[in-house]
Amino acid sequence: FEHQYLDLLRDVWERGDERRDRTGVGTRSLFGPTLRFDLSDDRIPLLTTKRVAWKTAARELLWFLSGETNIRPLVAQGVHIWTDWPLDAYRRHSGEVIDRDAFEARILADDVFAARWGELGPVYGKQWVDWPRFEPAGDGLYRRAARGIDQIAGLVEALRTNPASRRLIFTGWNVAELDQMALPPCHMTYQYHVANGRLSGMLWQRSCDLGLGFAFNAFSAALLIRMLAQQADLAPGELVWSCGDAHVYLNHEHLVREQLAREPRGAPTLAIARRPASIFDYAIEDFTVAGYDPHPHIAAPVAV
Ligand code: THF
Repeated sequence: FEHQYLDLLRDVWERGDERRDRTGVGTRSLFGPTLRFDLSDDRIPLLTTKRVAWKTAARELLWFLSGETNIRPLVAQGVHIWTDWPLDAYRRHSGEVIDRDAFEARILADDVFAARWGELGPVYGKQWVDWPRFEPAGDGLYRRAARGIDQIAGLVEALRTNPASRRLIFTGWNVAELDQMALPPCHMTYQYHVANGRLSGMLWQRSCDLGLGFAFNAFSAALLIRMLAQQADLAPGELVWSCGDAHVYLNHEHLVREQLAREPRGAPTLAIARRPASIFDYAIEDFTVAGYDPHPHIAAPVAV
């Protein structure tokens, strides 16, 4: 799997179409790659050619499942990967010169500030577990229902009762609300497939930052398959990762060169310590990774 990733990284760097992107940083990009990873024997897709903060990715996944769209609970756990977008919005609005640490300290200390400036809009968490739904209000009128649609609960129920279904899908791509989101979903649509008691999952990602996001997105999609499989009494099958625009940022050249010069090592595994009552009851302490002996971390800037 890691060789598939490294081949893609090389391909995009050497043959990708160079363009100016939304962020102004510039990327090289190829369209439509697919990678596959076998999840049997507790194996988990965790890159070894650089150290990946897998607990951060797991905390982000649990945050999505909680329905949260404010960065505050992430910041409270020392997770900084979503701070740059609210920080950028705040800087542009206030004109204040404020660094990330000071901004995060204010998010933690001030409820009103956090509610106003920590919010990302109706991103992943909201759409996954509370997709807005409308109900008739008489006279041909409709009102927004108090509770939206919980796509995740529906998926677990369907995996248990109708595993042969071709509709085992959830998505964050709520077209009507894209303009309210700090960032439209990158890992947007997840589909599942049950065969021979094994649960496989496909992630369709419209856009992937191969240098930074990929490691998080692939690990997270695999972890979610493991959790769903446990909840539906299935064994893990395969992760199929498919991407639209797969790109490398031009300021990640050092990361590409360094990672391609390294040899993958080992086969990390993931264990889940207990079987929580529902898909919403997992905690970070439930996950342990073994056999992870990666090459050192490679820092790279995130394009906002
Ligand atoms: N925007 C861009 N440009 N790249 C992305 O990967 C990305 N995401 C999410 C939304 N927009 C994106 C945010 N997820 C890191 C990791 C994931 C992110 C954003 C940033 C990051 O900086 N990782 C560093 C440090 C990790 C740490 O804090 O420990 C790393 O080296 O991995 C993709 O979903």
